[in-house]
Amino acid sequence: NKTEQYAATTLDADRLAQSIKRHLQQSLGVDLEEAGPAEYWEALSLVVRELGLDLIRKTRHKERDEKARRVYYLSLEFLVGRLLGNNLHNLGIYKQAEEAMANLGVNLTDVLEHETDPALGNGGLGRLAACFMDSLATLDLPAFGYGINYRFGLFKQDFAGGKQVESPDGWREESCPWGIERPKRKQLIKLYGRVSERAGKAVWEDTQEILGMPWDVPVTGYGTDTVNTLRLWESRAAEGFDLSSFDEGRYQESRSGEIQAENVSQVLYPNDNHPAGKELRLIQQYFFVACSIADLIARYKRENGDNWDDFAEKVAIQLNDTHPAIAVPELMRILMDEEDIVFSKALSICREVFSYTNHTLLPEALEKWPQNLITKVLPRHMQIIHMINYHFLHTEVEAQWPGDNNMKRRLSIIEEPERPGGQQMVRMAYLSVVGSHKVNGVAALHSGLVKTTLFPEFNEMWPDKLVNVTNGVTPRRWLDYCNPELAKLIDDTIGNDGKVDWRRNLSQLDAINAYADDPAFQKKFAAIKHDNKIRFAAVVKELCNIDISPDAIFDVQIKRLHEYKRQQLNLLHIMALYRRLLDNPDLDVPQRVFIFGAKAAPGYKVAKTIIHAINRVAERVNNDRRIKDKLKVVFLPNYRITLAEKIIPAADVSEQISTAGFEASGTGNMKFALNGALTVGTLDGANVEIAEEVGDDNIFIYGLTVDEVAELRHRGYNPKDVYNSNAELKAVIDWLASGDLCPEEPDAFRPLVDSLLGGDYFLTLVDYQAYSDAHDKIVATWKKPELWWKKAIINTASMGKFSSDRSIMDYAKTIWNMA
Ligand code: 26Q
Repeated sequence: NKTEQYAATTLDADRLAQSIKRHLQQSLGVDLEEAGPAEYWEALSLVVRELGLDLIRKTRHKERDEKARRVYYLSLEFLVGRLLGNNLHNLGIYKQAEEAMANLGVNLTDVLEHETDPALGNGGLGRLAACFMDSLATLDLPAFGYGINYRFGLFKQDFAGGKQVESPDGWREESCPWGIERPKRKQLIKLYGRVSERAGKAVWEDTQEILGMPWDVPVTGYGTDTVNTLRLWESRAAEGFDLSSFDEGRYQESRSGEIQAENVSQVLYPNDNHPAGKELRLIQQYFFVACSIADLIARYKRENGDNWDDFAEKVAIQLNDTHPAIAVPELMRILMDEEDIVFSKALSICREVFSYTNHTLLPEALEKWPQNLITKVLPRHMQIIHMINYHFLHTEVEAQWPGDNNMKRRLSIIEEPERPGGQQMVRMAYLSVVGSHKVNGVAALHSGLVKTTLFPEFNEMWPDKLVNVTNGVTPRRWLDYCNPELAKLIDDTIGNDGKVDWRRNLSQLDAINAYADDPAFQKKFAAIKHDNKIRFAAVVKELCNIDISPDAIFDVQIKRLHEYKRQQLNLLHIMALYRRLLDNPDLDVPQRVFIFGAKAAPGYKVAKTIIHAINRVAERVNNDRRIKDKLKVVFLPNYRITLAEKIIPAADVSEQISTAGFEASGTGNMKFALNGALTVGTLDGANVEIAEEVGDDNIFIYGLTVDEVAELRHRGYNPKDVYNSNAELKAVIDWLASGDLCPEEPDAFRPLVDSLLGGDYFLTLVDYQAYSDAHDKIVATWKKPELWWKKAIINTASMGKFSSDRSIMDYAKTIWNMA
């Protein structure tokens, strides 16, 4: 019963202060007098860790007694963000901690700012995994997250002359009190070597070994004693590694050409929606998968004994994209080679256990690995992939399309080279589909396209396999924690007593719809937004030294930099607005601030060019007295979760402007609407469902639809035609190309201009005019405050569907068979 007090809430400020002092002195060896916010941060984190570990233990015992089915979420990324404030919130002791700190003479908010933000993910996919962990614990579902404890998270970003400069994110160099090592649960895994046959059995030998050390992070739920585990693996050299050569003094040389075990968990690959194809990345994938599968099997055996009959009943494994797809042949290997289970039985166990989430339709983002590379690194797994493929093609595809060799070639897990001399590639998505019982897309539109364009044949073979689970976000971090004033207004308006509990039942926000027209409520809602904007303006001043007015429209685009997300469209429009103001400085328009935050993959040339161009335009616009502060452009460096928490509550307009059909879902869009920003967006990803929930009047939809995109491509499209027929658009592109914005390097923006005029694959120019018109509507609406705030309130009130609690319940019911 969730309305009961849970354990942590009985902690009062005095007892908390005692624990903080104890940790300061006894764990950190710091005197009270020398302690500053950083020391207090560490001490309070240790207090919370202690609480978390105690509750983890209790959660584990409860689950063991109940012999529950567990879900294991396998992901190369968990973009958790700062943990202390969120954990205090979830445990229900935020107020008490505030009081305890005040009694010690420190301000909790200052203390929280001392936490380094763990950046163990690239963007949406990693943040989704973090929201899901929060919801799993909140819903009391038995769950583990498995991933990698990278020594270096996503690179830090700086700007030099407007260009992105990367530096390593050695986040653990600051102390990191969250994780706790569990040497008892370490794993030894194999790589390379070869496969021999002995007594009719495959033996994988002459391998290299690396050790996986688990590092457990407690994941608290909101308003519950359930605390789950995020288990992150760190690679180490196996003890006794190559001792013979060590004795002979050949230690160094014997290791040359071999993998350095420690390298495996060193660094997160910074590619978002574009695979890297590097051997070390494949090893990372296998390393954490092998550790995790061995770990969960050991747990199963501890709880259920050596009998495999119940395995599929007790274990559900979710593959977060294809990155952990090697888990399928790994479990097959263990079942067949170590547990003597026959192939067909092993495959049906896998299919009951695994399910796979697809996060992208971008052809270049679909993972494929050269067969030769897999054969070298994981020879036994390559054999097993061939066995799975053989069975799939010659039994299952043959039954569906008898004698159709063309279909077999199309559906094969192994892609044959197009040209002689090319290499065979392993299609990880096909392996994942064949090895799973359910495959889901992440928004209704996306899941439809997964069925019709990505995997139409699979959908025909297995009509119930492909399903939708629309993404969601945790309202604890993305409303309650990041926007406390709005949370309080909601409490004061609809109540916060056992019956109403929107933090755990976000649909109850619907009751706010009744106040959308209420002038008093509008006034409070607008005042909160204004406060958030004042606070955020101070952040901008500190980070960028730019003055922005809280009375301006704050128009925000924060997400990874990618051509399909079309930051360049936003840029072209800003350039046009600036020119309109130069033509007519007395134009009757509201002040506007365009805010960007985005990291580009270090190897992605056009993306980096777009960053450079935005920064150069910003510099020009922000320093031009003639336009009288009517337009400002801010590009915040080093965008990350911590910044998102400050930007989103301050946003008026949310830019969700991807080319239709390219953004699988988007989750930032949900966070903005939840915090009362109005969306300008295409009918793409979850925007479609957001529009359904808020109603067409309360969102600014523009641009080509998926069908129109397909039709245009079919007809043939020449960006030059649009360029030549739209004078404003032509003028800004010419300006970009002219070198005027970057005189010391006049060709700096060539890659962007070439991408636009030479093909414009993402249809930026086609959508330009509609986008500009949508912005005119935004301005017209802003000029009618009662209308604006009505729409904003309806947005907040209508976001119930987009809680990650709902997403997780969907997974639990339709995929994991758990609820
Ligand atoms: C793969 C292989 C090698 C190296 C890197 C990668 C790699 C890494 C990250 C490939 C893709 C990603 C990230 C993808 C991602 O974030 N996708 C986003 O997922 C969100 C959650 O479902 C969606 O909301 C976004 O629409 C989608 O772009």
